[in-house]
Amino acid sequence: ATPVPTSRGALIAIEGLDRAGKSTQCDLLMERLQREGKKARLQKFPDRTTTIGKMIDSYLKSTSQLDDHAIHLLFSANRWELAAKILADVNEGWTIIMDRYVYSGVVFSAAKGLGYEYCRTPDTGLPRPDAVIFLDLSAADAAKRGGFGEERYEVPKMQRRVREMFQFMMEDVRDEGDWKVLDAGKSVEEVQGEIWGLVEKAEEFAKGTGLRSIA
Ligand code: ADP
Ligand code: 2DT
Ligand code: MG
Repeated sequence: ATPVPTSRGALIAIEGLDRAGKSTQCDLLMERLQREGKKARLQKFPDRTTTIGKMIDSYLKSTSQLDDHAIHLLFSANRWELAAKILADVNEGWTIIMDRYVYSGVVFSAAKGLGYEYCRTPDTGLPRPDAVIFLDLSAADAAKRGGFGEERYEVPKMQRRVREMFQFMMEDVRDEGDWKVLDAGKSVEEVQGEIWGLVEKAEEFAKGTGLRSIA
């Protein structure tokens, strides 16, 4: 007998500045997807549980030092080591929500002075999300959400540069049409409602198309 084809799941990236509410929204989204009985899982980047992820974790906590290029490639390698599983799961019908992805990878390294095109190169060929949901928050609103944490990039100068690089990248990828920019200054519930609408659209889109690759 011919096997019944299962339609694939959606691959969705949640991006944005520190404290924009990415992790809060990812957790709420997972609860809702699971409540609705959907096959869904969360994939956080960096994934600090792998061997590469542990190197990234110690770099972010400043217990180790690495050349900017070396850490850039490790962040990308952390995505590549998980790419086959992401691809297989999506094709088996799982919707995967990613808390940060290649876009954070590019802007954080570019904010430190590495070339924008150089930063994009190692991620070329990775699974391309069906939708990138960018949580946009002003510096003033971010500041209201409490002080900085302890990690390496959580300092005002770096955050300003990252914000500029995200603006630049948003313009650069505008034509690709997969970035959805949301006002992350709204309430948690309002933002969640808007994200839910975008996720449903992405799942519809996913049914009719194969997963693409990052160009
Ligand atoms: P991120 O993962 O983007 O760094 P978090 O989800 O950890 O952000 O949220 C950062 C802080 O802001 C947390 O204290 C969280 O409770 C709070 N927060 C998240 N979303 C909102 C919102 N829409 N309005 C006000 N505070 C928020
Ligand atoms: P959180 O674990 O709090 O999200 O912070 N980063 C992330 C990079 O510099 N390059 C990357 O490729 C990725 C995915 C952003 C993780 C920190 O690591 C930065 C903040
Ligand atoms: Mg977070």
